[in-house]
Amino acid sequence: MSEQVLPVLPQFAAKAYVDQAKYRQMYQASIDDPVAFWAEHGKRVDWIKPYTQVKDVDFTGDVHIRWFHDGVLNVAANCIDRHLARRGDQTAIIWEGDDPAESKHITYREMHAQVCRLANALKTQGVKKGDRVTIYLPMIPEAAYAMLACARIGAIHSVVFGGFSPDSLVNRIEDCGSSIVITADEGLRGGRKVPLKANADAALKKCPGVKTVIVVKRTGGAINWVAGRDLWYHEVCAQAAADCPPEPMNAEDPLFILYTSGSTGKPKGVLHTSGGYLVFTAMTHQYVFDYHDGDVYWCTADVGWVTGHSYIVYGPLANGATTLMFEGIPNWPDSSRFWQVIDKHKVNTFYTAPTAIRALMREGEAPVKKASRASLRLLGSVGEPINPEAWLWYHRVVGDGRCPIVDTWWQTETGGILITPLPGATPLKPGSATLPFFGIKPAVVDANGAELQAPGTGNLVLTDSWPGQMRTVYGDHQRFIDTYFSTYKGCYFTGDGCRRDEDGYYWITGRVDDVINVSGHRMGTAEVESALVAHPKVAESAVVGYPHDLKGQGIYAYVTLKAGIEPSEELRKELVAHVRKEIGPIAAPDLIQWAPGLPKTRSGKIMRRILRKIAENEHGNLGDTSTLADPAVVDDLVSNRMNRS
Ligand code: 6R9
Repeated sequence: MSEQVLPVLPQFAAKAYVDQAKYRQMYQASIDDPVAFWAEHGKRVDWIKPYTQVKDVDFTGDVHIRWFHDGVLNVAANCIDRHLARRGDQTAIIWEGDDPAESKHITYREMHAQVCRLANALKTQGVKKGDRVTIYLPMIPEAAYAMLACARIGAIHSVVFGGFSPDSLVNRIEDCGSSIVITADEGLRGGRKVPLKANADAALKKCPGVKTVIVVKRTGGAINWVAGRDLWYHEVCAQAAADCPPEPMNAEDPLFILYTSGSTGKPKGVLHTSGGYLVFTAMTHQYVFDYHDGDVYWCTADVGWVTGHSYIVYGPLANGATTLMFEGIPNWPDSSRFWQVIDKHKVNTFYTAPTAIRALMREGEAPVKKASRASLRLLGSVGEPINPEAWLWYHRVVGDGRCPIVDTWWQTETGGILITPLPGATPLKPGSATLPFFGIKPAVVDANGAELQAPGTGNLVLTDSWPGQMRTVYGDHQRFIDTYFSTYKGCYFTGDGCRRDEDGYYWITGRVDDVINVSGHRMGTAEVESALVAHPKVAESAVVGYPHDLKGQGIYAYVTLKAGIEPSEELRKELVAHVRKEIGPIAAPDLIQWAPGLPKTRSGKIMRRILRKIAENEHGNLGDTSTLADPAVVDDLVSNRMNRS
């Protein structure tokens, strides 16, 4: 672990909103009197009816979380309309296509017309306040328009990542009961086509409740068309009026549902509401990225993940920023692409994931040096722990040693960034997410729930609420309570382990539950297991994570075949293809080990701790194995282990 400390750059601090003294003062104020603090900062968004109530939270019992709950606002109006007078002609979105020859600038005024037309078109299709709209789109401006059109009319969007399979789409459509889907003919990534409409068609065979599909023409490729159900996006928008009054929404009316993997069962529908979420994402975007008027800001996430929601769309647009949206991938047409895009659009702030940094680091410095990157001022990291080696490379090579790095720790559930440096205020330690944002009260607890007072390692909890926190699991409040508030009474449990050092800095060590983080994407081991056992030749399976040089964690699957089935290379490929089809390419196992048996306790519980050790190639240190029903099983697994690195 690196203990190097990089001081705040004086020239950065001079221009920043927050320096070290101000951070301390504002943080203390936010903890001493959260109601006064948020009463003030809630004013950063425009309210149709101002709130008089600020915070109403109980982390015990039935758990309820409300912020600004008698206020009325509209999120889309905050992201668009309120900027029109001053920045109607300013670029809201810079869109950079997969093909380097394709890009466009969309002004706030143009975005207003686009969003209004789609909002009216949705209304014509019968979409009303509170209805759920599923969005299954590639990284094109229409994805942002669709989210904002929903927000404008009070519909709840559920964006499904374009890399998910038809079956994953079915689960998400059914869970929230949406009757309308917005998709595209095809997506385009790295020169390859992604058959979104065909996937949607396959999914919708199992979703009789979906009556309308709106299709964006992205590539013009041939697609199947269901008359009476399918409509072209450009046609419905052309027929709709370019003005649509924003619906007044209560602060606690839902804004969106976003599905994320947990340690058990199917993905959970994380529900975020309107007022608190917008205040929190706007405020974190401004302070963490030290966003100033005129800056060009680029977050490379996909809008299918929470990072895309909060830091491509809502936070930046609420601040009247210029946000770059990139359709492509880091290594197409070559591995200089990110840096070329930075030069082309004069990007000042660049926010990406450690997995991308590690992959580009492998290509060496030459592709980076092909671009000047002279516009860069600040770098960011999100999605998984960043190893100090990658951090230092990012800082030295990409940022030429002159750009601070904000390593931002947060989750789908938290809505926005919770633990992070502020670039003008926080001395950096490579590999540490550093200190809490305003209003955030982290604590490190031991296995018994006792809070560590001194430096040490344990599980990360949050002892109080913040406005961007999720409010419930859609349709299953009990699951919300059980998942987040029952492990440590009165606290929100993050599922992450961490160390806090002598300076109070947080070092996130990764998930402590059965969630693995593959290239910054969350995957429940249970989901991969159920996909594997759905294969006719598989009897049983257990899935764990293991350290992977590029992906952070890889997926290691132990598979027990049904009696009479012989293992083969061919079957291995078949199982990988099967999981890709069932869930999506991001869930494909990296390693499959044939397991004649799995290590179980006498009561039949799989001992995952042992499986993790074997997958990590740490089999010399298996811990207590005395409760194993059949110790011979472990010997076999160790001698046939797949990871010997
Ligand atoms: C925003 C996002 C959340 C999980 C989280 C943690 C890991 C995210 C991190 C990080 C270390 C960081 N994580 N950022 N770990 N340092 N800067 O990624 O949301 O997809 O819900 O994942 O990702 O394990 O619990 P989500």
